[in-house]
Amino acid sequence: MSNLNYLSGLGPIWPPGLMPPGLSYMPDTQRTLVLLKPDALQRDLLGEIIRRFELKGLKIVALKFIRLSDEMLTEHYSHLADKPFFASLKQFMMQTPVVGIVLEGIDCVESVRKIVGATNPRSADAGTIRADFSMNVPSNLIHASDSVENAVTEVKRFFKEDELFSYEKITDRFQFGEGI
Ligand code: DAT
Ligand code: MG
Repeated sequence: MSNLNYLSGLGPIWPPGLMPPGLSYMPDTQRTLVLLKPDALQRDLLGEIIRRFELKGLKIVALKFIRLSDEMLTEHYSHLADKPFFASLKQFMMQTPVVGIVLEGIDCVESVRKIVGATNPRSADAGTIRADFSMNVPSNLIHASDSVENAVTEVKRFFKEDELFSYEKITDRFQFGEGI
């Protein structure tokens, strides 16, 4: 079970002794942060987007409504602080609560970015969430962490340790394990 160290900083995943028999996790299992933006809520797309992650086999380890503040958004979008659209982006993100989700899976950060698609929905690959359901920025439906390092920071930004859940599913051995 020493191969569980990859999630150090995010708390223990399996309480001692509760690891399913025969299950051996791949060392590159990760967690990532997703925010479903106000346009996803307004357009009744929350379920459709969550369903895509479920079908992929990513495990939802946290999920809640978040009322974003100007301060939280200034930190979250600090890489865009000098952009002319910074203020309107923050206003947009405060129009309704957002849905915060933490997903877990092998190479999860990159997988989720692929499923989400490019920032500009008109350039995003067909089949991605942004390409299939949106047309413009900032209303491109969803935020997803863009690197393993940022994912760790962003999960901590929006979720407390006791809001992250570890639980066993019978499908873990197929979706997380090295084989049957
Ligand atoms: P991403 O969300 O793909 O990680 P980002 O971090 O560069 O992209 O930008 C964050 C969000 O800011 C993006 O999802 C939508 C908004 N945004 C980006 N470029 C924009 C632009 N030119 N005009 C308006 N909003 C923009
Ligand atoms: Mg980004």
